[in-house]
Amino acid sequence: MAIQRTFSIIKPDATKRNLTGAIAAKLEAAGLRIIAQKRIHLTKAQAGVFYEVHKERPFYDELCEFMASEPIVVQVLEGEDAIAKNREVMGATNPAEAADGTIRKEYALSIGENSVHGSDAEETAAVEIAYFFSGLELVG
Ligand code: RTP
Ligand code: MG
Repeated sequence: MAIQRTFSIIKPDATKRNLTGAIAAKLEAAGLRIIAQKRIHLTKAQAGVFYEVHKERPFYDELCEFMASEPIVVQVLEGEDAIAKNREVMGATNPAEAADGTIRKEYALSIGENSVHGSDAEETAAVEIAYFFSGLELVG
């Protein structure tokens, strides 16, 4: 498997509880390099664009409110098989189903307030990285 880049968010429930460093440490321990990182506060409209794929889902409005409720930390992660590796260390969407040792098992509060986002495929990773970062901000 080649070196990949993926897009990651440390979500409002986690930044609010001062877990940015703890989560970044777990990503690094899994072999992912943080090649870009910044703290931002999305508007609800910006969160809505990011999660547009879910706009017909019943939780969409609540999800956008949540993502705009507090600052987030956006990251680009690089490494061997980075997309799958990141999804693995994140754990299942619902923390009740997440495996031991995963970020969501340890830190997520609920299926909605689940501490992290990670891209699910190469195409979505490319689109998501470009939404938040310019090429000059990616320092591999
Ligand atoms: P993400 O996109 O944030 O990395 O999470 P995911 O792939 O594991 O889950 P996805 O199905 O893409 O859902 C996106 C986010 O929407 C919220 N959600 N809430 N209340 C609910 O039933 C529900 N289901 C999903 C979560 O914040 C989830 O991460
Ligand atoms: Mg997803």
